[in-house]
Amino acid sequence: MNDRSLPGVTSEERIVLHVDMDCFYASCERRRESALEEKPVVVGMGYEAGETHGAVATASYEAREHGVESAQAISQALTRLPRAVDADEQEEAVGHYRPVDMAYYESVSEEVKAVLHEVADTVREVSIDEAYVDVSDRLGWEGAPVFARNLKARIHETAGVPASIGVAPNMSTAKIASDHDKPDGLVVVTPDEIRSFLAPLDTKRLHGVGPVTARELRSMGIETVGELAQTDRSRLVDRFGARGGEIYDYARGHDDRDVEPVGDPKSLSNESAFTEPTEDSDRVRDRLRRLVEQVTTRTARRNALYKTIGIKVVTPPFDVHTRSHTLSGPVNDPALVERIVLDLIEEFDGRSVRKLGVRVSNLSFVETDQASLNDWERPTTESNGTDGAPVKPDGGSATENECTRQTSVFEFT
Ligand code: TTP
Repeated sequence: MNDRSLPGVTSEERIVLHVDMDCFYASCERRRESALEEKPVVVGMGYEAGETHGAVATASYEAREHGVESAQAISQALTRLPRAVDADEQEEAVGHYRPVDMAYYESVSEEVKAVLHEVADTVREVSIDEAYVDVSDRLGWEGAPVFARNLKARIHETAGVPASIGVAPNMSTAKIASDHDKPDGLVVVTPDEIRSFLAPLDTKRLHGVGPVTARELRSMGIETVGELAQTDRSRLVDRFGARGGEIYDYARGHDDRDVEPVGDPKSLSNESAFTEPTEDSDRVRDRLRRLVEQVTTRTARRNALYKTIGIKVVTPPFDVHTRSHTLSGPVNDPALVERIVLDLIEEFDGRSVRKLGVRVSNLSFVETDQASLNDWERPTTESNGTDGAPVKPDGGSATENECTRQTSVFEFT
């Protein structure tokens, strides 16, 4: 839910993160080939012997220092940065060229996006390496820097690639902030700082201002975002039409666009960890009831029906177990979710529990009749977890387009 729907809360109070992976394809190559760490890496096509055509997809920041950049002809890149023969080559002025492997980059991207869906409800995936996250409903500005720092660390630990994050009261400023201190950047722009942050920047940095518009603005005597913000709005609308009004608003730090998730989530879940692992089955059940309430509140808010109800139980050290039950048709029935969840947990009675999760999946968002529930019996347990397999702390099993609310990932103090 967007906070702006609450009475008295304005868009200025939103907290939007823009997460942008650093030299993404090159970082993916480094993830699977650690010898490439800190070396100039170029990902592209056409550098093999006998080939002449092709372009650079991306270059690591070390390669960029040699003048190699995205979309450059590969022949030019090779002139600026000759190709290394092997990854161990020590020479600094040689580049490590790798072909584009989209399937691999997409799999890494899924891991990154899963982390985002774990920590926030509202995630808009923009491209393979970029997403907006709205966290207004779960923290205030005091908590934002710690949240963003933890998120960066968690992406790195889980997906093995570095991200830059910008935090701001709206999407356009958050995007500028994520780009402001790349690579490995973290820039937080609070509502009070937004105008002073934007003012000195080149107008090209604004969403909607490309090289042509920037040139036209220059011809009007406008070089910086601050100067744009001081211009007459009507002058900009006369010159650029509706887009003129938009860039004027962005320059003044106004952007009312909502962080709209693309597509509906495939599942909704909430998780919660105990401070210390517990064997107390009453505590476990209480916690599960609370999670059921949280999840079913969210499904009701989104008008979602679900067919599959599941639990996640993390036992020490960090073993993840999942159990689920699938109904014959989609329902919206919190009491039934609680019944199923309490039934599924029985198997873990007497065991030490570190963390719990409740998930509903197989979601549908259209109005349908609820299935008859009379035939529902004790769940035939279906396990899709990794019983016994150690996972990293908080290692989740979030999948693409899944919405997990993690109540325990970050401490906000
Ligand atoms: P970008 O997000 O534009 O940038 P980047 O990942 O190269 O690095 P940074 O944000 O740190 O500057 O692009 C995302 C990926 O898209 C990039 O890793 C490779 C691919 N890409 C191309 O294939 N061709 C291009 O011309 C560009 C710009 C990117």
